[in-house]
Amino acid sequence: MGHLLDKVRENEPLIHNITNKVVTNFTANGLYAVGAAPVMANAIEEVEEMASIAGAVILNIGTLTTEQVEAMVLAGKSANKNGTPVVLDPVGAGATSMRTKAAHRIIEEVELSLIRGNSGEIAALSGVETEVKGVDGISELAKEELAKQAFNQWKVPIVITGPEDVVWDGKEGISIFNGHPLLTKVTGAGCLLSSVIGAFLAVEKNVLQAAESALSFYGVAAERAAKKTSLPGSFQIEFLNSLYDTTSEIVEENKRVSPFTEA
Ligand code: ATP
Ligand code: TZP
Ligand code: MG
Ligand code: MG
Repeated sequence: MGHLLDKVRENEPLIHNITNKVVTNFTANGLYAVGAAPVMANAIEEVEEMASIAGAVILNIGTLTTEQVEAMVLAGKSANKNGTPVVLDPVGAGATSMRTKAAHRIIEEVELSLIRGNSGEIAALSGVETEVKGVDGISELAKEELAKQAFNQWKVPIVITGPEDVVWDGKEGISIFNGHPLLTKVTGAGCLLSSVIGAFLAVEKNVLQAAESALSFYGVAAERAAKKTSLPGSFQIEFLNSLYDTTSEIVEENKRVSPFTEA
């Protein structure tokens, strides 16, 4: 089997994003750079139709409105009818009760392929004591343990990101150690990542494989971009360039991943 990055670039899957106002443009440009085809569609009147032709649907609650929650549920259910993967990015869950409630409703009403958040967001969704500062979360529990706890509660594969990333599918887990601190200085680094994971899920139904490939690719691309600049503004541009010119061979040479299990 070829590398999933090559499969994304060959297939150019349509990725339907219902996302926040802060990161919309960056997410679209990032998906183009990776080789996918982004579309942003939010209206209640059209989301079911758009989701029905997409390769993956991304639900991101970063700048939520009441109407947007309805649209997300409709889009998610439409994707479910076609077996299309759906990713939830619970931005700022735990920071306000509206966000936590919306995330819970989506998890309950939509069959999700994966939830991707920072430690604070995943802890808040799972009822683990935590502190959330705006959209940036802090949680003390080890990511591996937190991912397992969240999976056990929701029965949905979990990705938790930060300096180290983890993915847990209920049976197997992988830690990914690539990435760069400059990613924390660019808004939307997490949101774009959720959409990129969606692009990989569009070409690979095995969630563990798709997430591992997307996360290692993304982290290696960031490391290469950081070799070109140490400034956040330039890094944003260099990162987009790197998402475009990082090859599957470069990812394989530079990825740092390690599996973990139930014990
Ligand atoms: P937060 O709001 O906590 O920043 P987020 O939604 O932006 O969360 P991150 O956890 O920042 O998501 O993850 C986005 C990307 O940034 C991931 O690829 C992750 O590996 C990377 N990343 C985050 N922090 C660091 C860090 N300190 N060092 C290296 N990579 C990092
Ligand atoms: N405020 C609401 S959504 C958003 C901010 C700053 C973007 C969050 O993006 P990310 O990818 O979680 O850093
Ligand atoms: Mg971040
Ligand atoms: Mg985020």
